[in-house]
Amino acid sequence: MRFLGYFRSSSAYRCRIAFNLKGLDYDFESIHLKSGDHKTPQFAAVNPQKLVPALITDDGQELYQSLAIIEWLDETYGGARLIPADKDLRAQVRAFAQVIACEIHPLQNLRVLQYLRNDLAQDEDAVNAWLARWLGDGLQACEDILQKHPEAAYCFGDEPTLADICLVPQVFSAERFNVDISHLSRINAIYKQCQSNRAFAAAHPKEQPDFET
Ligand SMILES: N[C@@H](CCC(=O)N[C@@H](CS)C(=O)NCC(=O)O)C(=O)O
Repeated sequence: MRFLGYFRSSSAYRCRIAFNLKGLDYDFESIHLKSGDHKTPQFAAVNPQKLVPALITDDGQELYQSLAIIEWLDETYGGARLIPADKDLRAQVRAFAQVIACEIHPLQNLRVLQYLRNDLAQDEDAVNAWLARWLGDGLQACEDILQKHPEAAYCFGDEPTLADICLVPQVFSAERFNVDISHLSRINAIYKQCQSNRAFAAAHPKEQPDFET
């Protein structure tokens, strides 16, 4: 498998955690977002949306959208189950993942921040207010969901799932954008639990071959 990603991309970070939890190897190709590698015709031929990550499977299929990639990995390979077998739990896990992937993450994306800065001429204070509002509100909703399961080690039980795979990169992004989430106790406890799991720790951006400060 060939995985096209970028160390700082939280969608790519999700896939890295999934690869690690399932014990899968892959060849990595860095798509440098700041240099615009994702806008090249070569990358657009793989993902016409021009967003990372993408996965080229051993039989040449071109997959994109991190949640679809993770579901495909889960359905194709054995090992840890990332999407629960139980349909009721599965709906909760998918809903939580979608809160992050569909409602929070798109508002912090590079192209959105560039549009605010360049097209709408917003200064850094305005961009930071945008991030604080949408990441703050979104993660507060995540905290309120997770507070319903206060006894669980991970988001929805004693094993990590797609929910944790989405939560950890989103917490990393909150740190990166200086959004204070120190009051979100369940999220912080789960984040700590995940960092003690080698599959999560090895997927951290600073552990990646294309990492830059
Ligand atoms: N929903 C997509 C989001 C993909 C996405 O937004 N990727 C970001 C990096 S995390 C990207 O490529 N951004 C480039 C840009 O905004 O120009 C997924 O889960 O894969």
